Amino acid sequence: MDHLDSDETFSPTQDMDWAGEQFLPTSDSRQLEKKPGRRKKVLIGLGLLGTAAALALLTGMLVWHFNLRHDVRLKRVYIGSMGISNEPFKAEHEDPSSQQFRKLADLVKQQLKLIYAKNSVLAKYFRDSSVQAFSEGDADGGDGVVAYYQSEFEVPVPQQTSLDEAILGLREPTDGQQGRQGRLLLKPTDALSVNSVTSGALDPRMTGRSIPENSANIHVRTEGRVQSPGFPDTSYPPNIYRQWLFRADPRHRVRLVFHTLILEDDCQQDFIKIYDSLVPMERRALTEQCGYPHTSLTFLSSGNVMLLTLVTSEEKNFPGFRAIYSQVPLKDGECGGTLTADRGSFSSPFFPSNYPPRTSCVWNIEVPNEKFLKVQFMKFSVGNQSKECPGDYVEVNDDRLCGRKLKNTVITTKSNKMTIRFNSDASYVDEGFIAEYEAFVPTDPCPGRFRCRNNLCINSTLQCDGWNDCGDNGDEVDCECEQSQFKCKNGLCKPKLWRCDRSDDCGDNSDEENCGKCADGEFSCKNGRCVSKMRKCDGKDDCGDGSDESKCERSLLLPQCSAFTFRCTDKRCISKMNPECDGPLDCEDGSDEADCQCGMRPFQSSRIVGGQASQVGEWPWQVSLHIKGMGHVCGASVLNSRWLLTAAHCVQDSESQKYSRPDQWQAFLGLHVQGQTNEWMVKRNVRRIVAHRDYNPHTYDNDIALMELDDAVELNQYIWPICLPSSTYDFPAGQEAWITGWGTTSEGGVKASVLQKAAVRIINSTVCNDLMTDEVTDRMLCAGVLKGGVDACQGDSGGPLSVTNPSGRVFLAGVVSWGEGCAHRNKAGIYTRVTEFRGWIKEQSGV
Ligand code: 4AZ
Repeated sequence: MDHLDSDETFSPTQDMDWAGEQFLPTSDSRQLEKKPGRRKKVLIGLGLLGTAAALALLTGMLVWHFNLRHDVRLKRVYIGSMGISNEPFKAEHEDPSSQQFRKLADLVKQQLKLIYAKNSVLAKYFRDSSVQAFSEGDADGGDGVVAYYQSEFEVPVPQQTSLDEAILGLREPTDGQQGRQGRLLLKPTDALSVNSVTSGALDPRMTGRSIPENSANIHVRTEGRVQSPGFPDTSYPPNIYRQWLFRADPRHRVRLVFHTLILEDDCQQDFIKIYDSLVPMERRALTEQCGYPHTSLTFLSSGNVMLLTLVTSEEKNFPGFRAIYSQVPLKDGECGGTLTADRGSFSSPFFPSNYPPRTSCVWNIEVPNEKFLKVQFMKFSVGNQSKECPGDYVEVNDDRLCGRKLKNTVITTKSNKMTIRFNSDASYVDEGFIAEYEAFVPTDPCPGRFRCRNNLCINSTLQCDGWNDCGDNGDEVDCECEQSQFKCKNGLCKPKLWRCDRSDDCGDNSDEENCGKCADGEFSCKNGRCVSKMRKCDGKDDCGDGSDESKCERSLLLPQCSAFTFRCTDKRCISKMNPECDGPLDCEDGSDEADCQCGMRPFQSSRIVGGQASQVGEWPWQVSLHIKGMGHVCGASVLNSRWLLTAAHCVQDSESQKYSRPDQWQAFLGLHVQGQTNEWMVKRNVRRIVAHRDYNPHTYDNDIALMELDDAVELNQYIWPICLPSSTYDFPAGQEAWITGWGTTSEGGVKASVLQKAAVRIINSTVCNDLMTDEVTDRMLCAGVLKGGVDACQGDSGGPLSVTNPSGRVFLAGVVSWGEGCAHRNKAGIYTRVTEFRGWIKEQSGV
């Protein structure tokens, strides 16, 4: 979509002339102070009147100055491209200092002057043009040149609109593919044969900046990479405007894939912008990105050029970007087609990459006469939500769809034919869509399956199972609850196991009400006693075990410590829940905020089943432990520059492999993709392994081990320690936690190459023991997604289960230990409970 089409930028060419302005004299304030009463009021009144008059005069003059003074001229800058068919492209045309560049640039400037001369408005206000770049023509046949230019006009304020209209009138007739082939704007006697001209506004944030001197000209014939200045060793510099100009072969697209993109969150300050052109023309902008985007970061051009720009403001500490460029041949019939099978799928071109601009596809689905058709969009991100969908859209039987709210939408037709069209306009691309279609017999739309109210068909066993599988809860209403289920107040049935796990499974929180044994208004102490809730966190031990004086919001210094309270270094205890590294100083000796460099992603703007790829540097404490000659075997977490924490079961000898020997291991820190080295990755040998001496290989009790590296690593934004929780740190059930690793992405499947991440929730230990047949000891912590589908798996062992505290610091709650298979419904992942081993870690490693 052309966001900025109408707001071309401008800046006054004349300084505003204030010399003639008269400022009214103000009243004497000292006099006012001395003479109170009526006279004072009169003087105040006069003063106010004077100020009002001055303001009115000033406003009037400003209005006159800007609107009525016809001699005030504004500078307006337009940028554009011109297709030239009668000039061959030469390598020298890429070098602005070459003679060939200057020669052709002069011709283009003359040509522009001629074009402007044909329009009275343009002719009158035109000042000058400059040529910024040339690229090889991309029209069929592949010859010719495209020139990228900038033209300046000086226009009286009232004529601005007519100038904008005249510039827009230079466009190709439809601004689409049709306009690309030969429309001769000029007489045959003109020097150049021009087949297209496109002009538009410059991004206002770039107008104030001069054209970058050190633009990079890149040939995309072979794959290569580009990165922000200083990457990855230092943050990008402040106040820069950089450009990378990509040129592919004729009849090819440029593809740019960002592997890392971490900029400041505020796009007004720092951003990258990508254009489907070699000049930053708003009408050809494909995307603008800042912060730490989580959408697809693969972009494709419509033709054989692309421009990447980076704009930064003040000094800050963000790593920047690295991207890989390549070229993709333009193919006829790249998308669309005829589909005749009873079911199938189709997607926007290059899905899940962003679709290219200026693309149209048509799919015709035709199934046997007696059948109807339905289409379900599994993913849908196409343009901005609007009623008319004027830019990018999908059309299903003439109904236009756009926006990002259509995921899982099902569209049915009472016919055996369906036509789906996809269209992207010249600017702002998106991730696109993927859809599945199915033919059905009208009398039985969901054979053998349950039909949701929204026409989705789901497996009948999913009906009344406590999970909202239809998406509109249609499969979970009007259900008879089974014995193993309880009825929520809103009528839904949920597994009894989910009661009192601190997560609102019903949707009305009724599964979390009346959870203690104590009466309403009472607090259940850890020792089973009930005390009035009023007595909780009052500084007095009313339970007798101190449990009513822990997990408090306030930080009271307690007369005595208990097993549930945080102990400061001076051995005094405080009542606040999880006070360590949370910001405020709670201990009198400040020890709760000492050693708090851990758990931060230093550039903050701040195997896994069912997970997703993480971003580079997102989990800087994650380590990959390799057995030499065997590759990745286990995960681990960085505790400091020398020590790692992993699982004891990773370092137990097997018949064929001496896993307990340090010389068998290699630790990879700062790794993102297995087998792919990068500058910030560090490989270390292991000096010492300390497995917990009470590790039980049958029960996995005490599944924890330390590894000492043979040489300290330098900590940086890719290698950083995670915070260790004190022994009294509380990770409540229901809290979100993250698992990360390169383990298998399905049970018995293959290991991931890109570091995966997945969100799970801490599960109450009693609930967990019910699920896991009483195999969970006090030294274990359960986490997972009981619906199934998300879990740690083989190869994730030893890696972190991490939890972010309210101030944004990441703590190590658990070490991936075991489970019954991976990601089974109503099963949990079991982790070593790190709080139980805080003392042991300190004793063994000093950390
Ligand atoms: C493993 O074999 C493993 N689902 C780790 C975690 C889990 C299962 C297996 C938990 O390393």
